[in-house]
Amino acid sequence: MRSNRLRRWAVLPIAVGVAGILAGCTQQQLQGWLPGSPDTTNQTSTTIGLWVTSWIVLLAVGVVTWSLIIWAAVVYRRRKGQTGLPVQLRYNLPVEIFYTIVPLILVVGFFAFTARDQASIEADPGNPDVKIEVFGKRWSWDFNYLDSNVHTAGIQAQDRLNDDGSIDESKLPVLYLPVGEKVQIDIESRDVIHSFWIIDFLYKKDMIPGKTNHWYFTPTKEGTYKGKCAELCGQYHSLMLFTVKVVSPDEYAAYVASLAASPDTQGLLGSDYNTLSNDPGTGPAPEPESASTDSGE
Ligand SMILES: [Cu+2]
Repeated sequence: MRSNRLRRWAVLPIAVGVAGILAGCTQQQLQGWLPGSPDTTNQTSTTIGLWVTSWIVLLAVGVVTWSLIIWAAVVYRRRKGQTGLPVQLRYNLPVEIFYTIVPLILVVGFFAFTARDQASIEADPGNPDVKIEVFGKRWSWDFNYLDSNVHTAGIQAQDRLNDDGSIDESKLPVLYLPVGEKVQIDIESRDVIHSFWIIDFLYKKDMIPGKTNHWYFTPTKEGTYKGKCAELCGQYHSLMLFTVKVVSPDEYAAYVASLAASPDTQGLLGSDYNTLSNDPGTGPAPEPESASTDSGE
């Protein structure tokens, strides 16, 4: 009875405190300093929610733990005239059950919420409006716009070209996406493992030679975003950069039409441009020209 009344009175200051803290927060703080914003794609709010909720729970655990440590250190500190070890306690069953069950609940909880959000982000909604194939290659990107049978072939970022030593961003490969339309991206590699990462979209996925990965999403905010390779892939990994432009469907159509009008960008750059000849599914490696080559390894 008494504890019920106590709980009721405890709720009010906590609610007021949380509301006050949230009211004073910037958007950047509210999303736990993640880049982008909740409305960048149809998936970013899910990712931000998982991130922020996890931090709130973990900080609460941290505050309780740190408080208990400090409390114990202060209350049970060695006082004047005390000698020897303090009374040693062990086998406190309630405490041991508590510190076994609570972390277990936390781990199961984090797992369940992560699995739920991951399943919703990875789900294939079907019937994409736009299908794009991305090839990672050392050290750039090829984009195939599959519905329109056009492509762009990227070149590695040109660094130290500007006077201040920075990268010339105007030369980066650009991926166009129409806002508000369902996009399917097929993710592939021409050589080694890369990772396709659009930073503000809060998503990245490995590009594995011989395997096609997928990403299904809807970009929901027009703008220019930065993309990069997120898997160390060799000497110029850090120059494996690209730009994403999320534009209106009309602008997107105009862009794709401009690619179709140029002989340089017509057709697709398929897996026949891969630099590995022994990918799974591509058949045996070509026979050596000379019959006298060593058979040894
Ligand atoms: Cu790479």
